[in-house]
Amino acid sequence: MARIVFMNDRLVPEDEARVSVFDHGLLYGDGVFEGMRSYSGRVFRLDAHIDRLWESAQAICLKIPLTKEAVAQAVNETLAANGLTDGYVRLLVTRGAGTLGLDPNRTKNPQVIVIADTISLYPREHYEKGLRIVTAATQRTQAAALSPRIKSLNYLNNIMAKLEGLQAGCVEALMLNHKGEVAECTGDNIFVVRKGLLLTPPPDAGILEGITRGAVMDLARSAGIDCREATLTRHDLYTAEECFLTGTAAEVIPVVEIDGRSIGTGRPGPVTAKLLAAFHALVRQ
Ligand code: PXG
Repeated sequence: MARIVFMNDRLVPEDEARVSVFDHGLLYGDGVFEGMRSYSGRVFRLDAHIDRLWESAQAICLKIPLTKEAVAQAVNETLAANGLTDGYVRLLVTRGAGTLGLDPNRTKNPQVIVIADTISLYPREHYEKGLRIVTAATQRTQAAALSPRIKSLNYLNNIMAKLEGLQAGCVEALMLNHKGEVAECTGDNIFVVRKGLLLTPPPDAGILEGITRGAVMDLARSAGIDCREATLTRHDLYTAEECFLTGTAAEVIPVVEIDGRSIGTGRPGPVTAKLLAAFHALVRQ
């Protein structure tokens, strides 16, 4: 069935939703995006996603030509127009069409696009048995080169690491920062349970501050689990009791093997199970 897409100021059928070949989003990956989910007709943490989009745009000197309220409304209207109550939303803002040169000042009309679709979930087995992941040789970009806190349309850093994971037969791959510390996975944040503490790398380790990550940290604290941001090495992961990933698409997904090392019992652990259940309850409440 043809989808309905929001473009700038209106809803159009998908084959009328087109961008210019001169759009710097296409030519240079110059733009920003968000990926979010709706559950029972409500977008999970819509305001947080919109705030993060605005922060990414601010960081690249991109002025979004709509208000936050108008963008939130566009997201909800796009879901409704596609008859989706439980779906995935891709919200993006491109720099707009310009000249064949890098200069963003020579572009016009940033494109605000909202695409809504059904979500393709990881198979149930991944949640029951846990994922195997490997460390990618591709490092997360240093903040001084390109901050991982910007969710930009240029995702090649993550895609290079994802390719390495796929070549190793894994759906996710671990990325380290330039200091060799654990940063995150290609599209998910990482947590470990170590000596009874729940640990996740801090923003300055070179991560995108995930909305799911934030929600899981809050849930852990409410459940009396001591959750902290901490610099982690691969050794901390290999010797952890439990490990899991968080992300909009994955929600909370257990990891049971990293670089051939079995983590904890080699099966999804109790803290992971508790947080996954708490997350399900939160999004469906
Ligand atoms: N790190 C990176 C690099 C991401 O891209 C996350 C962590 C998790 O953040 P959230 O806010 O989702 O908890 C992301 C999010 C996709 C897709 O289509 C990717 C993300 C989100 C939604 C969809 O692959 N990445």
